[in-house]
Amino acid sequence: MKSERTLVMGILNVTPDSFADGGRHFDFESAINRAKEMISEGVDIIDVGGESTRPGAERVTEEIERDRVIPVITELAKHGVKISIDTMRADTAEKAVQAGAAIVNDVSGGLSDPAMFATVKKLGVPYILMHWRGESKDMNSRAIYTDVVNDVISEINSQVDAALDAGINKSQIIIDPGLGFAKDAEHNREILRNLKAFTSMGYPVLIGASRKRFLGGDNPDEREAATIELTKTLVPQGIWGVRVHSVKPHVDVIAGAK
Ligand code: PMM
Repeated sequence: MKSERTLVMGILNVTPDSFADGGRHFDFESAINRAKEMISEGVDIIDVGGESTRPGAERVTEEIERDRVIPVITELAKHGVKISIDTMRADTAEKAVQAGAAIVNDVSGGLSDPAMFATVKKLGVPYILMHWRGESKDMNSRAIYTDVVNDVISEINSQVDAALDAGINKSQIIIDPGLGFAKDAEHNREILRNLKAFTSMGYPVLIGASRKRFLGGDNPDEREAATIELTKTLVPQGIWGVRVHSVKPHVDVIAGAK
């Protein structure tokens, strides 16, 4: 999925407990209202998720996940906006694409569900393959690296190879270093200082830093300014997309950088 400029992926967590916006858009009505707001602000992609991945989060059942996301995707598809489904489950991904989603965003990079790669091959849609080392409930204990940049790149490469072996097309793949997933603040900063190593891998790169703890401040809302400052530095580095909570400031930064 090529693009001339950095794309803005707006986060729509239809969950009661995501760390930055938990509960705010949990019911159908408010999810749709928030999505409409994002569309009016110029969002490129709306990322719909029904399972929180904040540190410490427990899994929800597939049924709960689907009941949260499918009605929202079905409704949003009528508005013609591009939708990604944020899920680690192949079945949810498939049902979401049938309901109108155009991109699969898998934070587990194919590691959680053995059926994911075959499903993405069948669906033929773009696939966001994020670096992941295991479920959120205990991921912080896996934040151990010899060299975080090289280790993350080699782990992404091995999942990319597995995806290609499963028949996914190179042009479908978007990679994401997975900031905050089994990474401490310094790991995240080290990755952000070395983005060239990721952008030179030959795949579009998505960055999800929005309001994450390493940006500082106790309240996620206070991290908004730091998120916008970060986007300013990402745009000239040829980052394919930023996954963010607030849309308008990022649309403005990107337009200004053209
Ligand atoms: N972060 C979260 C959820 N999904 N997907 C991708 N591709 N990259 C990310 O960094 C990412 C993600 C967790 O953040 P949230 O709770 O604010 O959605």
